[in-house]
Amino acid sequence: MHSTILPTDERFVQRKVGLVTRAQRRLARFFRYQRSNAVLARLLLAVCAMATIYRVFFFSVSPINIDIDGTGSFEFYDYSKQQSSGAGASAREERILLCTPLRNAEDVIDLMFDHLQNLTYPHHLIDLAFLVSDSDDKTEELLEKRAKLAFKLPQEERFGSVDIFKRSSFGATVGQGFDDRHGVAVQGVRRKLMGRARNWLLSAALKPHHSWVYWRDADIETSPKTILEDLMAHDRDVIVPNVWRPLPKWLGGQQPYDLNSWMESEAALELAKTLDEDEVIVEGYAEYPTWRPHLAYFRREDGMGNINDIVDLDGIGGVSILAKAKVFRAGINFPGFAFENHAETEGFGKMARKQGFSVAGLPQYTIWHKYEPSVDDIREMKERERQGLPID
Ligand SMILES: Nc1nc2c(ncn2[C@@H]2O[C@H](COP(=O)(O)OP(=O)(O)OP(=O)(O)O)[C@@H](O)[C@H]2O)c(=O)[nH]1
Ligand SMILES: [Mg+2]
Repeated sequence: MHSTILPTDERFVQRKVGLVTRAQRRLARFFRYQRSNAVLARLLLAVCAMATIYRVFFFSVSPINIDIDGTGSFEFYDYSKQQSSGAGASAREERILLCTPLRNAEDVIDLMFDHLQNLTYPHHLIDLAFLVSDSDDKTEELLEKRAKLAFKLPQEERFGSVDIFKRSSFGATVGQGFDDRHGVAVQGVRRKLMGRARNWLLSAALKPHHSWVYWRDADIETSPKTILEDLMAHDRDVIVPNVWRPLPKWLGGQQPYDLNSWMESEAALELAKTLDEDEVIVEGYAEYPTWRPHLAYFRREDGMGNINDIVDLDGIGGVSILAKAKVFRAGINFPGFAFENHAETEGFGKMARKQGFSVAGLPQYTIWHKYEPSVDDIREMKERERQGLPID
């Protein structure tokens, strides 16, 4: 069911057919006048059917609105009634677009879908949108399987809709292994590519009835099932939780993970003045001494902090972002180029702030990114095994 954004005049409600084109309607009319020529009519019918099949399988991305009566296409959306309003959003039927970009993510598809299935926000108000890019594993196949299964669940567990988009060639030249992704040299390129991928997904999936957009990476190990309501309750334009990762005991048990959520510093502003305008500052690397306060380090390690603590941020990470849809409608996006020496989600945070939106983070409210051992960790584990030391 749509929320407050609805076509206002039933007279103009369009039939979603997807298969009928103006040319096909003309052909149908033609048949009526050519009944006597049965062979020609059958031939044309066959051509018409083949064209339709070709279009469905090779071109059709989604159903399209067709005006059957020739009265013209008209839909009216009244945004004065739309809300993204913090607590009580589900009672007001506020609808969320949940976006997840995916690349070579076969190992986490089931984990990701289980988490989504556990969300407590009413599922019929959540529309899922996935973008699969540049994958040479079973990401697409497994995703489609889980999406189809999701529609066989009891009505109250079904999502409003599930859209899977496949589009490669964002020019990904960076590998998706843990060490490939984390070298400083690839960060700027990778972040710009991811920015373009996120913008593409958003522009394909955002509909007039969405009040909120929730960005969620696939590789999350644990996350509260009430996360949507919890983030909404703070009523900020853009908000992120803290992101840590679990570690094996011999590596310390846990670690701050996402360093992309931060507050701006004088040192970083001075550093930016010395950089080429296309260069992207990346946090957590000695090459970029920004001295910025990171959301990740505000967390109490014993997990006993107040989960409602909130701080203003400038840059944000992309693992889990809740934003009011109006932020995107105002033209804020994930820069696929350097914006003030930042790209993707950090550029998004900076841009949103610049346009007067509130951007915040929750230092004590934590979700856990999946632990993937680096090449060094694997080497160390082998050495520990050789010495008979525990590796968990
Ligand atoms: N569509 C698309 N998705 C991608 C691409 N690269 C990564 N992803 C997905 O985007 C999300 C975030 O990517 P990650 O590689 O985990 O990046 P991250 O969590 O920000 O950073 P690290 O985990 O620290 O590398 C995951 O769901 C990935 O599967 C890409 O080129 N295209
Ligand atoms: Mg990740």
